[in-house]
Amino acid sequence: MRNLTKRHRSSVWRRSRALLIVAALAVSTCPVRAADMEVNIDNFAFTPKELTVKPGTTIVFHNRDDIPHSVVGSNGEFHSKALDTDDSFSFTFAKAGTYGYSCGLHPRMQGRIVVTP
Ligand SMILES: [Cu+2]
Repeated sequence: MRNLTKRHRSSVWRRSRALLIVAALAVSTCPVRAADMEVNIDNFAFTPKELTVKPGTTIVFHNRDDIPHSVVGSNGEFHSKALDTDDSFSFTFAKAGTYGYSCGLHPRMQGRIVVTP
C-alpha cells in the first residue's frame, strides 16, 4: 500500500516536471514580441492619431471607411497599397523613433507612431 502511494506520487511529480519543461521550451522558442496595436481609418482620419509603442510592435492599420485610403511613412519607412474598405496593412516598428505618416490619397490625413525604448 505504501509502495503504491509512493509510486503514484512520483509519477505525478514526473508528469508535472515534464509539463514544466514543455512550458519552458514553449516560452524560450517563441520570439519575444510586443502585442499588436491597431490604428483605425475612418471618416478621413487615423484613430488614434498618435500612438506610443515599444520597439517590435506591429501596428495594423485597418480601413473602416467606405472609400480607399493608404498609409505612407513620411520618410519612406513603409508604403501600403490603396486599402479598400476592411483591408488592412501591417508594419512592425523595430527601432525607436518618431514616425509620421499620411494617407497617400488624402495628404491631409496624418498620424504619428512614437516608438520609445
Ligand atoms: Cu485617405
